[in-house]
Amino acid sequence: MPDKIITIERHIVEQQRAYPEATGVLSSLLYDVALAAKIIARETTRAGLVEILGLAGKINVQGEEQMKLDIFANEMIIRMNSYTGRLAVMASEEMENIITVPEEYEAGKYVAVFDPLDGSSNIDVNVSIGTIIGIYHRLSTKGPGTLEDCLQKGRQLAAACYVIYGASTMMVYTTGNGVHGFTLDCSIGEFLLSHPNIRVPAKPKYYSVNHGHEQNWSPGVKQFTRWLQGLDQETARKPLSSRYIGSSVADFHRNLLKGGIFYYPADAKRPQGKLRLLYEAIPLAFINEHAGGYASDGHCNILDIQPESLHQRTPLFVGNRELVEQAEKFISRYDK
Ligand code: P6P
Repeated sequence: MPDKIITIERHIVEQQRAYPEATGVLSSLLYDVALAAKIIARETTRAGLVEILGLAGKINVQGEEQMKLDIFANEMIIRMNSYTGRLAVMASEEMENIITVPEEYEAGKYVAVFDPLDGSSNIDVNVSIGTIIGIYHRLSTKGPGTLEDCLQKGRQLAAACYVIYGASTMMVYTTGNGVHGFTLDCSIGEFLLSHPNIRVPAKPKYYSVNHGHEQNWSPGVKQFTRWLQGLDQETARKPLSSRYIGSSVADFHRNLLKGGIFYYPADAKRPQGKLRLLYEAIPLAFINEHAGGYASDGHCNILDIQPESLHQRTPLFVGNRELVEQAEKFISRYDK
């Protein structure tokens, strides 16, 4: 007998039952995210056709100028959440400053920080890309949300999710009660539960890093990478396979399901690393930790870092706890 068919909407409602005090606002917010994801998925699958179909630079059916996909994704998430009364404020990778809810609409009790379409430079080579979203409770008590509402530690997250637009479109989310994956069935327009209770496998398979930056790495990161490759003289370990896509959601997603580590370390050219703390590293770290993994900046838990500005960068090591803690040990030992 096949497994039960559970849509993401039904799953979100069932998850809500675990929180008797829940009012349903977070559930509705997650449903809105799923809806935005379906619309973004539709556009990403057509992206390769923009030139062929002459869509670029034309007026589309909504009477809007055809726009770059990441701008489209950003607009979609903002429009989907501006008037619902669920959010007080948003912060986006695409926008310099916070996005407060228009005055004519009620400001809600949640905050959304997001990267609307990470890795969008990979679209024209048909590589998987992703949306990353973190959802916090607002700290301010009334009126439009504030910058401080957005700059919260990852440990304060109420929920986090990502969408990966690849061979299939998947949405993975957690409200702190397990990590659950849903695959979009385009024929019925529904995200169906395909990966319940995701756990990072105990036995890691892959490591993911861009070796093109190796010459700029610190001695600790170089030594850690040799350890992963089974080349460390002191601790002969079975080498992991190298897999690197260059799209953080895709690299993260593979290691979440198969076990391993994705890291984008600081280096001589990028002393703070490349990835953004607030809307890339923190939501992925939250999901990863609730799946049994660990995420660090090389020294401490990503979820314990106090964000100081919206677009600040951070080094990121995320995946199996054993591997991430080993990275911290090599950095501590060799990068005095
Ligand atoms: P590099 C994509 O541009 C991105 O922001 C992340 O999705 C990805 O992990 C990283 O940059 C790849 O950077 O330097 O390896 O090309």
